[in-house]
Amino acid sequence: MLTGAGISAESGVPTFRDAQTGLWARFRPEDLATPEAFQRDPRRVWDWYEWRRELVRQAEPNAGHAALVRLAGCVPRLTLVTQNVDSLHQRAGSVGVIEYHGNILRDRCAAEGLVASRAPLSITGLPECARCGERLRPDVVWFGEAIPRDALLAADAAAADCDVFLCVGTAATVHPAAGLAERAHGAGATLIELNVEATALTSFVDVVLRGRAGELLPLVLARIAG
Ligand code: BV8
Repeated sequence: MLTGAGISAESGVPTFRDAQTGLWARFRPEDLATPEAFQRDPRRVWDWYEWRRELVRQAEPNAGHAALVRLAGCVPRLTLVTQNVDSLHQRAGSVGVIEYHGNILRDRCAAEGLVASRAPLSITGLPECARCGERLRPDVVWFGEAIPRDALLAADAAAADCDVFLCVGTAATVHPAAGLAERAHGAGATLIELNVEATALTSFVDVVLRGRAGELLPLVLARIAG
């Protein structure tokens, strides 16, 4: 299964398209979540991520996240691939979560390419690597960057070998994540989409569950688990 920003919306984390509120209304995510934007104006990119990080830190998993934890106990195998970078699936209790786009709460050394902690003091005023002193960046996948290889291969293998592929709260506009549904469909899986509105996938899914994840997923579990 694949989740997107919509499953975290009821936890108070703005969806990626809605993240542009207030201070950030004048920016498009695609203009901030890129290596070029970070190269051009690292402080603006860091300000945007610190603002989102604070929203994520204050958020709690919702009934939709909790329902997916229960779902894992009701089926022979469940692979949860998330485009979200907020750790809410893990905080709800999901295990083996494939973080397709990384995690906003981790820093990565821009020089070493490894997860890093921050040097206590920074010469530039921006976060620096405690190991090598080079600039840190959020440990997320930006537009134009490759999906981490392990995540890419594990998600593709799961999509190619499943009976049911459930898409929850994603507009299915970001690739290659959105392609996972097509991959599953091509392999003969039954496609189910849960979303408050139609998406790029709706025309070829087998089942549409129209509504909010925090409301519908517990109902689905009640039907499955009794
Ligand atoms: C790459 C981390 C190549 C950062 C993110 C075709 C093939 C391959 C690539 C491309 C392609 N076409 C275009 C591309 C390039 C690009 C792309 O997809 N662009 C888009 C804009 C067209 N893709 C890339 O650049 C990817 N990399 O292709 O690399 C490569 C290969 C080798 C070597 C070098 C390079 C990387 C993409 C990753 C970008 N990073 N996140 C960060 O978060 O800051 S993506 C970001 O967008 C988030 O992860 C977020 O999840 C995602 C947006 O998607 P959604 O999750 O769907 O969120 P959205 O807000 O759009 O929609 C929310 C949905 O929820 C809505 O449908 C709404 O109705 C619904 N909803 C709302 N409330 C609820 C709800 N549903 C249920 N219940 C509710 N309560």
